[in-house]
This record gives sequence, structure tokens and C-alpha cells, in this order.
Amino acid sequence: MSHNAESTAFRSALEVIRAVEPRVADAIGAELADQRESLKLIASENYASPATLLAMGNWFSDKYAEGTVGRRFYAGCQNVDTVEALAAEHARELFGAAHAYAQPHSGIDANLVAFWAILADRVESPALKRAQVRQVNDLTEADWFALRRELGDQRMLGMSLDAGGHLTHGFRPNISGKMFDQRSYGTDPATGLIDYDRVAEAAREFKPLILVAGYSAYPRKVNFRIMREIADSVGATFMVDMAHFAGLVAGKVFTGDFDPVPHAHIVTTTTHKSLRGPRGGMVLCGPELADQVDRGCPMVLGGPLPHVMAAKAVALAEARRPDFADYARRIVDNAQALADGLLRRGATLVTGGTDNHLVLIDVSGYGLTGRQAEQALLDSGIVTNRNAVPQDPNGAWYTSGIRIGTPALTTRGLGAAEMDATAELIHTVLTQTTAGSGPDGAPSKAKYVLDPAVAEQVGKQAADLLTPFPLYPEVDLT
Ligand code: DSN
Repeated sequence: MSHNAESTAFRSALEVIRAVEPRVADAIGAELADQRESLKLIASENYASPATLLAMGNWFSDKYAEGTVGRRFYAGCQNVDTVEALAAEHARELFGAAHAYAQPHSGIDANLVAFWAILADRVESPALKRAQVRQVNDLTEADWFALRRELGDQRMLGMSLDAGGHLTHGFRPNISGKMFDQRSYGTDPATGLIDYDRVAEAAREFKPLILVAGYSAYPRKVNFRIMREIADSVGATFMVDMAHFAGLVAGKVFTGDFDPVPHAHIVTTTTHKSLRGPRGGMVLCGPELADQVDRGCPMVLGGPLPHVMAAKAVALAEARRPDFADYARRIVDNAQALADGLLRRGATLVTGGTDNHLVLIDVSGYGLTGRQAEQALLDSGIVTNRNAVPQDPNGAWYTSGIRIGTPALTTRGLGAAEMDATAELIHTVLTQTTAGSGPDGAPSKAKYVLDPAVAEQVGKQAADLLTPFPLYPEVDLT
């Protein structure tokens, strides 16, 4: 039994929880065990530090704090002010932004804050002005109707979903798809890369209010200087959603034309992906949009989560340390080693490789859908997620791709040699899996056949690969 501070803290917390609802304590312990045992390659996940995790479990959760620092709708927010101001200060310093808003609960929320800020700044609408001085719940149906009429079908141009764009950039399953008349730019079918001339052409034709850059499955850098020039040429507001690669911006791997902050009017992010913080969102902007962004709660957000803002402050302080830049560089080195290992073994990768934290395998060459590949890999102890590839014939549900990313394994300390071994394991599973059929014998996009002995053997090799790199070595729950 370890007596270090982290072990004592988590053991004590579980003991307190167990006394009330033991099944929750058990589930928390089981989650740590599962995470320790799995080869986590989900590109959007990571492992936050014990300090970040512990900053969330406390009485800040009990406090309402609508409003902004020093200007709250509730009394007694002085300590919330301290942590929110710290989170914003660290974010401004880390990213070189004029203004930071640390309240969004998620990436979707951060994008919604940004959309409303841009609409309020750019569109003349008495109904919007009324909405801004009232609680959303107080708006009548007539208010909403006027709002919709006055805002009209404002236009948004963003990256298409199958090219790696995100649902919140104007697609139907998200409210942004109802708020905006959306058009997408894709990627060059031959190279898989963004064709900036085509983006400029689409912007000239469509004249969007907002040009959005950012992705959840594009394995390359984006030139934000060029994107800003395109936005300026049509009078659009340029927004970047850097949720996936915020850690690479923080760690100065993406600089110059590839750092969105100096080029965009507004930048949104989550804090839990490559940035390695708590689950949440954040908005960065210049002084022109700051007042509108600060209206995020109650305009589109529920009450701020002060305990999560405390954890954001801790994680952002960690990201300002010199070793975070080393971590960010290793994320990309590892992704490139993984891509090279897969390519050497004959895999097809979208764009032929990567220069960020993620790799997109087109599994159609293995005769599989993304769904079949995802499940076969999971059976073998390798956690990934299926993802559409450009012009995907299998659509967004079954897909033809597997997205893998290195932020989590890099946090554990795995390096280039382990990435090559991981490529071998993935290749083994994908070559040993065949497409299955349904009960009527018809080909199935979901069923697959993989010899359980192969899955077991790969699972064992995956576990062996992780053994020298324990997850949360400072946390002993025994
Ligand atoms: N769900 C995140 C991802 O996996 O990319 C994005 O929202």
C-alpha cells in the first residue's frame, strides 16, 4: 500500500463514496482498472493529471455563479472569481489571446457561445437584443419567431463531415444545422488535403457570415493564415475550433500560419483532448467579441461549473510548464511513427500520413467496414473509433475508416518503438478479420469473423506493451 498524497487522496475519496453507494465506488475503481489495461487510441481522449482530477471533486460544485468574474447574479462568488480568473489568465498567457472565457461545459457549448457572439456582433436584430437582456426561459414564442425571422438564414461555411469536419459546424444533428444555412468544403479527392483555392471559390459563391476551420478527423495541419485571407476576402468572421489540436498549439508544435490564435477572430476548444485538462470547453477571442462571448451564460449556457473551472486552471498551469511542449512534440512524433508502421505493413491512410495527433486508416482495403474493424480491434484490447473517410460509401454509421490518435498513449510514456508494435497489432487484427453475414446469409456491414484465439493473443501482446508504462503510477488503490 502506497502512502503518497495521490493514493491517500483517491483511496479516501472512494472510502467516503463507498459508505453511501458502494456501486459507484466500485464503478470508479473499475474504470481506472479498465483504462489501465486498454491500449487507448481514441484521438479525442487523454488522461488528466491527479491534480486536475482532484480539483473537480469538491464544494465548488455547490456554487451558482452565473455572470462573469466580479459581476455575478449570485452573492458569495469571490472564490469562484479566483479560479475563473486564474483559468482565463493561464489561457490568455498560454495561447497569446486577448480574452479567454472558461465557462463552456463542452465543445458544443463553446461553439454555441461563439456562434451567438458572432450573430450578436454582426447581425442587426431587435429580437436578438431583447433576447440578450432576458433569460432564455422568459422568451415568448413570438420572441423566438422574430429572432428566427430577423436572423434569417445566416450562412456558415465549414469542413464537410466526411472530410473530417465536426457536427457542430452547421450539421443537422446539431442546433448549428438549424441555426445556419450551411455549405461545406471538402478535401481534394486525389490527395485528401484541403484545397484552399476551392475553399476560396466556395466562399466567393456562398458569401458566408462565418467561415469555420477545425476538424475532428483530418490528419494534417491547416494553414490558418490562408483561411483568414479567404474569410477577409468575403467579409466573413473567421472561427477556428481547435478542440482536437489545442495541445499542439499550447505546446508550440503548431506555430506561425498553423497557430489559429493570431489569425482567427474567435477560437473555441475543449480542454480534455490533447490539452489534457478536465472535460469542458473554452473560447478565446480579441477585444471586439469579448463582451458578447462573456454573455455566454445565461444566453446559451447553464450555470458555470466552478469545480471544472478550478480544474481548467490547474491543467492550464500544467500546460504552461516547459515539459508540456516536449509532450506535445512527442504526440506528433508518435502519430508519425504509428502512421509509418501502418504504411510499411500495407495499410491505406487518408492523406498518406499525418502531421498532427491522429491517423485515419481506410479499412476498405482489408475488406471491412469501420464498424467491423472497430469491434474486432476492441475484442483484441485496442480501443479506437470508426470514422467516415472522404466520400465514404458506407456513410457515417458504418463508415470505412478507423481513427486513431496518440495523445493518451503519449501521456503514458509510450514512444516510437511501441507505436511500431501497435501498428503490428492493428495490422494483425485487420488482416485476420473477415466480413460476416447476417442470419439470411446476406453480407453484413456490422458482423465480422475473428478467431477468438487471435483476439486473445493480440490482447495479451497489447497488455504486455503497456506493462512498462503504468497509468497513474502514483495512484495505488489497494
Ligand atoms: N467527440 C469528439 C471526438 O471524438 O472527436 C469531438 O466532439
